[in-house]
Amino acid sequence: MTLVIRGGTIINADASRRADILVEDGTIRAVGDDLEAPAGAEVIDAGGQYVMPGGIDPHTHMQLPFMGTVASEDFYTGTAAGLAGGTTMIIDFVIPSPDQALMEAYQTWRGWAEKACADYSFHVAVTWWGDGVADDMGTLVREEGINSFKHFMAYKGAIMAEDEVLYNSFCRARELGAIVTAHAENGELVYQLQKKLLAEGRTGPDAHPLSRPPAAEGEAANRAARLAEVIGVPLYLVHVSTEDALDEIVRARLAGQRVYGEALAGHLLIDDSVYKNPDFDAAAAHVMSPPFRAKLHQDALWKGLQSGNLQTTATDHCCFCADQKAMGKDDFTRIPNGTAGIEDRLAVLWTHGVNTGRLTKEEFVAVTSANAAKIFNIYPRKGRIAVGADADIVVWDPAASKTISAKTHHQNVDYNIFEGMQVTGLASHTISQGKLRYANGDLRTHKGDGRYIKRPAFKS
Ligand code: URQ
Ligand code: ZN
Ligand code: ZN
Repeated sequence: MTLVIRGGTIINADASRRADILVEDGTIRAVGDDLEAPAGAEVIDAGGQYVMPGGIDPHTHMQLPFMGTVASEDFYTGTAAGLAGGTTMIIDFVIPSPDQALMEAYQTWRGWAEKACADYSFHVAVTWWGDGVADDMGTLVREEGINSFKHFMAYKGAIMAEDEVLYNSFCRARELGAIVTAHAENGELVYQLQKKLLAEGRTGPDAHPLSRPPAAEGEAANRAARLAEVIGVPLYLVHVSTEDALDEIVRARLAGQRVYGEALAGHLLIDDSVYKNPDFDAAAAHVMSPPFRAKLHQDALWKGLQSGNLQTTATDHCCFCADQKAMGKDDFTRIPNGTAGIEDRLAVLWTHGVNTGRLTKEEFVAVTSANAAKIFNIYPRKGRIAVGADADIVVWDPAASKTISAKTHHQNVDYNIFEGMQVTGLASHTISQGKLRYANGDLRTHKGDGRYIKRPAFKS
């Protein structure tokens, strides 16, 4: 398959230029002025548009079994929705049950992901410690191309990793040249606050944020950073939602520690007033952890991106439909945690980031694609428009606009946290592995087209 993308302005994280792109057999073969289109090549007119590396979403949970149900988006529908919004790769999560062999869980997730229609990779969660975990981590790094291990410091009684697990896993990751990532909330504190609120008769979704105050995130962010500092392993904090956690990242980075932070599109744009909605479905649809926060935290997160103290954006795409959220009708701690976003991340960040002047176009590419590729060691194969890179490309129409709605989105969920938001700046074409997969509203995906992308360990 040969493609020529003509007349666009290429935006990379470090520079931009007007140039054409020649794509052959899934790879960018040439970047230059007035490129010849080989016979039979498909030509995409990108005049007046930007040509950027396809989005990389480093945080998704397709078809995750969680809290007694399974996320409604699977690897096919989720990667298809991503392509419709300009995202061409996801990094999802293998989450072993406590005492489950990591390799066994990894094989299960690999099987589920075979239906993906865009490229994917995995972080592997270390949810327990004991015989075989260290060996499996070694096998995953050396043979399976896993270079990041996740730790849930929340979700006591389920997948929460206590400090002993964190210590052992962080040490093993350092030995292997891997990076550790963490969901930083103090799970014990959350558990105790949940019990207290229920005892007080606070059973509705409005109690959810009260059980997860910013201090619970700030404490865990500090603890993860301090453990990583003493052990000497790089750390990536997922879904940083508060100024408290951001302050911990800034402190560590100023001390020269290798700590990265991720902001979710939702946490940048949605505040905690959503939990005050008297309609259970509307409030429960926004129950995720960490919760949506007061506006001051959104302002801090934007400044984190602008200052380079937060490096990536993601969605934590983990959807549950209204009938699933209703499992927590009488007890907010039973509402499956998670919201969607993979289709809308780029458009909402362009609208509220670039169009407002908060981010340059180059910074937009950095935080939606290039930085994740660098941090997880697949740059410049991914995250860059350059000769030799994978042809994962989004042609971006800065003048196109739409109103986001669950009625029209491709995501397999009956709610959209950005419902009604007017966005300006949309993907007009998405190319994945050198093939045109989305063109002006027409999605041309095929189950199984996605490839598992290995990510090498970092040279120790
Ligand atoms: O914590 C996560 O990242 C997973 C379980 C998705 N759910 C959520 O509420 N963030
Ligand atoms: Zn999480
Ligand atoms: Zn998550």
